[in-house]
Parts: sequence; C-alpha cells; structure tokens
Amino acid sequence: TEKNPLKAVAAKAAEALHGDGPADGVPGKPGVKTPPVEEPTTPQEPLPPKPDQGAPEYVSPTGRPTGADRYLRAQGDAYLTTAQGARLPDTDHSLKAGARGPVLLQDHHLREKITHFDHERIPERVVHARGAAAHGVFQGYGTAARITKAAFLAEGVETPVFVRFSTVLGSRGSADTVRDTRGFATKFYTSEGTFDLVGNNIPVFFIQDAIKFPDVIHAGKPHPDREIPQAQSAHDTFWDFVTLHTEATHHTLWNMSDRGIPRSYRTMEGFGVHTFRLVDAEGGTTLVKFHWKPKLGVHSQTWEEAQITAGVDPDFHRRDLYDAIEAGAYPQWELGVQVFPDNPEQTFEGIDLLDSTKIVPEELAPVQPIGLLTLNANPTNFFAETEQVAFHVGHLVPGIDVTDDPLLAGRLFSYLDTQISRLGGPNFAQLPINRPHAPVNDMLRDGMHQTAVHTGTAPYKPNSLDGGCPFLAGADTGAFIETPVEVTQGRKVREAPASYSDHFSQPRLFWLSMTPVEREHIVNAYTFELNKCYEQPIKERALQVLANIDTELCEQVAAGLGLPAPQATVPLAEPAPSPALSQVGATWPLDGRIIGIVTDAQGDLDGVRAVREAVLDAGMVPLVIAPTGGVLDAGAEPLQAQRTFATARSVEFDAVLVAGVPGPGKDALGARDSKAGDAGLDVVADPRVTLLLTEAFRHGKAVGGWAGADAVLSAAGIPAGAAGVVTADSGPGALERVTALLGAHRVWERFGTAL
Ligand code: HDE
Repeated sequence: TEKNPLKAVAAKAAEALHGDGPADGVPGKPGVKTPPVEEPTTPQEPLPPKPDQGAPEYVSPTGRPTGADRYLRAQGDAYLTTAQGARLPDTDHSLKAGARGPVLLQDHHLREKITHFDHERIPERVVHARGAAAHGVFQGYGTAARITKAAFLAEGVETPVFVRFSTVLGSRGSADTVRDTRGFATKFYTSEGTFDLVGNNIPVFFIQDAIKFPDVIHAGKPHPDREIPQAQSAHDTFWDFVTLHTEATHHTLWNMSDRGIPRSYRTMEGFGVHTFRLVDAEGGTTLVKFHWKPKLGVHSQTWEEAQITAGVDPDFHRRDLYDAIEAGAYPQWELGVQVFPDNPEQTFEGIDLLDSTKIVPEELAPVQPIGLLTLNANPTNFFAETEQVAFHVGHLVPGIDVTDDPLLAGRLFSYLDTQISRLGGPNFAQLPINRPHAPVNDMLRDGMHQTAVHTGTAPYKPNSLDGGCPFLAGADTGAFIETPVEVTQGRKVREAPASYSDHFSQPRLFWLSMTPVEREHIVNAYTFELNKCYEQPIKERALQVLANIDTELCEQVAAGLGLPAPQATVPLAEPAPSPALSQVGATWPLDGRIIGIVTDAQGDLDGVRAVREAVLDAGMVPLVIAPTGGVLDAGAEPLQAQRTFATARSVEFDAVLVAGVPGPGKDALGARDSKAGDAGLDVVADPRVTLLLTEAFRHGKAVGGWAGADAVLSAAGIPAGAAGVVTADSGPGALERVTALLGAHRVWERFGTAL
C-alpha cells in the first residue's frame, strides 16, 4: 500500500500525461467540442453608458478661470491608434480566449502598451534630481558689450531661455523645502549657439577641486546601507565629511543659514560660482562672476515652516513657480556681473578668483546689471522638458570662456558624461528642449536614438566630395575660439595653491555680516543638524570648526548639544562685514504673495470680496479659507472658498487676515457665537483656525483682521498689540496695514530665542 500521499498525486499526474487521456466523449479528448462554460458569477445589469465628458472649465488655484487653451488635448486626433498608427477598437480589455479564459500572447496592443510603460522612466540625475523649470526670455541691456562680444548680451537682444531650479541631495520625489543648496541652471538659446549658466543659489561650493565631488555627494546622500535619510544633511556621514574636509565650511555655513530654506524659487539669488573669462570684440579679456538678483528680493522660510511644508505640501516650490507663472506674476531676475581685471595671478584684493569656496564681497566689486530674465511660460510636458533638459558648463558662446578653476575643469567633463547615461546615448541634443536655436551643422553621426536622417556621403573633413563643405569659421565669422591665455609651465603635481588652505576667514565674514535674527537661525540650524548625528566625535569636531568661525556661534551651538565649547585653533580674522549678504532690512515688492482670508458664512463677506479685489489689484494672491468648500455666498458675484479649515495650513500664506462680522457695533465673538449653530463650524472655536493663526504668528508673519476679528485672534492666544498684529475697521483697511508689513518679508521683531 502507498503510504506517501505525494506519490499518489505524482502518479495521477503521470497517468494524465502519459496515459490514454480523457475517456471518449469527455471534453479535452481530440475531436470532442468543449461546451461553453456556464457563467458562474452572479449576472449584473451592465453599467449605464457614460455620458459624454465635456472638458471642465479650468480654474486656477486662486479660483479664477484661466484661458482654456492651457489644457491642450493629450491626443491630436479623434481615434486612438497603436504606435504604428493602426486604429484600435478597445484599450480596456486584453485579448482572451473567452471572457474568463487565458490572455493570448498574440495581443500586440497589450504587449506594446505594457512594454512602453515598462520603460517610461529614465535614471534620475545623480545630483539635482528634484527640480522644476520654466520657459522665459532674457533681454540684454547692452551694458556688458564693453567687455564681451556675446551677441545675446547686446542691447535689446531677446533670447529664449529655459531655467531649471532644483535641490541637490534628494531623489526625484523628495520634498522641495528641505535644507539644501538649490540649483539655478539657465539655458540661453542664443543666435550663436546655446549658452548654459549652470549655477546655484549659494555663491561658493563645498570643494575646491572636482576630484572631491563623488566624496561630498556620497557623504550627503542617504546612508548606503539603509538609504536614509532622504534629502537631508542632518546625518553622520554628511557632518563627518564636512568637518574633516574643512574647505566645505563656508558652503556649509550658507546651508545652515536661511539661504538653505528658500521661500520660493522666485526669491532666490543665483550665482555662477566660478570666475568666468569674458572676451570682447578685440580679444581683450575680463574676469567676471555671474549673479542673478531676484526682483522680489531674497527670502526664506523659517525652519519649522520648511519642515511642516515638507509634509503638507512637498511640492511647495514647484507649485509656487507654476502657479505664479500661470497667474501672470512672472518672476524676474537681473543678471549681473562682478568685474575683475584679468591679471596673471587671477586674484582680486587678495582673494583667489580660482577658488570656488571664496566670494568677492559686493562692497568690493559691485554687481553690475547686464540683462533681465523673465519666466513667462510653464513647461507643456514635465518629462519632455524639465526631465530631459541637459545642461553643461561647456555650452559656451563666443565672448564667454572658462578659467582654470579646478572645480570647473571637472564639471566640463562631467555634464556631457552624465547625460550620455541618463539620456541613453550621445544624441540628446536632438531632443526638442535641448535643440539649439542656432543652426546646427555638425558631423556627428549615428548612435543610440539618432532621429536625424542625415544626407550625403561625406560626413568628414577634409573632403572633396562635398566640395570641402562645411567650412571652418574664424573670429570674424563667429567662431568660438578659446582664449590663448598663457599657461605657466610647472611640474605635474597633485597640489592646491597656498591660498586654498584658508578655510575660515570667509565663513567668519559671512557670520559677521548677518543680523542677530539671522545668526539665531544659524545657531538653531547647526544645533538641530548636529543633534541628529549619533557619533560624539563628529559633534566635537563640528564644534571645533565653529570655534574657528566665531566664539559666540560655537558657544551657543555647544550649549544646545550639551558639550563644552572648544577654543579656536586659528587666529580669528576681523573682516569688514558685507551687508549685501544679509536678507533682512530692506523693503521688497509683493508680487505673488499669498494672503489667506479666514471667514465663515457669518463673516463680513462683502468685506472679504473687497479684500480679494484689493489683493489682486496689488498683484498678490487671495485665498479664502472657510469651514467647508463650495460657494460661501451666492449673490451677483459668488464668493467661493479656495481652502477649507482642513486643507489650509499656515505655511502656504505670507499673511493671514480674519474677516470681521457685517454691520456696525456688533461684538464679533458674541455675534459669531450666537450663530454658531446655524453655520455648523465656528471660526472662533475651531482648533484648525487657532493652529493657522498661531503658526503664522510664530513664523513671524503679519496676522490681523477687521471689525471684531480681534476676538478670534485673542481666542487663538495672539496678544493684541504684538508686533505685526493688525486690526482695522474694514477689510481693505486691515489689508493696507498687512501689506505695509509684508514688504519686509517677516515681522522680524517677533523672533526671539523661544521661537
Ligand atoms: Fe553640478 N552636476 N557638479 N554643480 N550641477 C550636475 O549634471 C558636477 C557643481 C549644478 O537642472 C550633474 O545633468 C561636478 C557646482 C546644477 O539639470 C553632474 C561638480 C554647481 C545641476 C554634475 C559639480 C553645480 C547640476 C548631474 C564638481 C554650481 C542641475 C545631472 C566639480 C555652480 C542641472 C546633470 C539641471 C547637475 C556634476 C559642482 C550646479 C553629475 C562633477 C559648483 C544646477 O554632471
């Protein structure tokens, strides 16, 4: 007798395979027709046919209808086809042997659809993976014509541009508002070829020599064993590297300042970082550093704001750029240059111009405006444009040349190299976003993803078959000719110039140039980041670095870490501060600023309407925040809520106003309380409104309201009469007072060590 049941199963299977098979008349026996299987599931009435879907009117985030043509249809024709153009009758069901039967390999449409989908992603950028971009135009002022022959910098010349902003460390899907450096890369499609200015929002870099780039990036990226933390510098490997490799001190200090957490891409400065060499029509040369100055000023989030934003709206900067452009609040930057004589030493006032960890203070070399950038159109397709754009510091035009900065030299190699693997071959310049607007007449041929159909037989030079064409250009016919700078013959060495060893004097210059509130933010940032490290020796080493910048900075961070503050090991220099480095103290335009208006159905809705109009007239964005979505008040001009108490969070708003109650002489709190039952939710008591107001207050934002709103503010614990808390009799009156505060970006007086 058979004991092992598995053997019985195997024997049965063998019989089925090798035996006589099914008995005569049984389905499966050759020649016997299989009767259709009866449907075993419960029959359902088919769903009613879907009504024709009319395209909805597109409404912007501010509640305003926008031009319908922004939503171009995804498909250009009426019928869906395969990639080969065959019309399709169905794209919802695989081809099957019967409704319940197996899917057939024959289904070419299924295979094409899935296969293409399987290959939709390309590798993300090895750094700067997370970004957002926009199209625009650059207009030369002509002021640079004296020092460069670059055609696009001549007076009045308009050049199309594409600008991509990015964070450095995070992956493609990471949050926008992390503490990090931001990329600011501009592609100028000039008449003489494409010029890329691939810069950052910080004017110095972590390293002086490109050979250290893999090191600094490996240290900053997530730990290789568990791949955390994402898009953060607050971890051991980062601080391990930057405290051992102290040339990173200057850049790290900028990261720990408010520059590391911009309010918006629109409120960031940009820097070319390296020194470039400009060449004039006579061949004369000048050294310059490029600067982008935002018309809206340089503004940041507070650290708590940035952290909240990363959770509630990880796309904050991307959304901000897109919405602003869509609303017609086109961001603008002036391009400027600091100009230095091209002396053999390539230094200026003792500062080594080839050291990318050093700035030249604007007080020593003012930034001279040479043109205006306006971003005026969003990309049509993120992948085709923002993802596939390929920048390269080697994309130069006649009149702009490189210097011997060793950091720049490595970049000149790296960008082309990385595009080849990221974009799958050497023909990425043929992608629409990368195509130069100047005529291209190269002899590059074939390769992966070649889309050109080249004609002729002689893609080589010299040739006679094409009559020697194409010919080579000279200086008078627009050739890009490398500047014949003298190169001093030396020994082959792996060394840096002596001045590259000064790692602390410029960080000190930066620290001394900060206002007290900015210093406080820096102290808090170091304290936060270092407290996130596990390794004690790394914290101690970081304190040593800080001691070499400033005693007070070191002592305050040491106190936060609960460690003793070491003494400086280098003499502390006393440089003259550079006020241009501070973000505090001026008044800036308000375009695109977002004003939240809290109300409910009992609020002064006519007042809300008036405030909305005034906000729009001032070029800002009003967002009405109500207990629920929908129409608050029908009337001739319906008032719509753009945010609800549940979807609104303080971080979205630059200022928050609370609507008063209609009619004279009413006690707001009483009026609202008495009607609370009618309206469901009550502004005064709602904890989400309290959170909104207290956060806005804590983050130094203007808050206020009108006609009784003080009751709501005081219910939220906001002291009446505190700096930047404004109330007025009418909505427009309150807005006027808030607007006056917004010009300074924040109510700086409100910050203290407790915030
Ligand atoms: Fe980059 N950098 N970088 N970088 N960089 C890249 O190129 C590199 C540096 C910057 O929006 C990569 O296409 C090296 C300084 C921006 O597409 C890569 C070194 C500055 C962007 C690369 C540096 C930058 C990049 C990754 C050390 C400011 C994003 C993907 C010598 C002046 C561009 C890519 C975009 C991107 C290499 C240092 C700015 C790998 C080797 C300094 C804004 O080629």
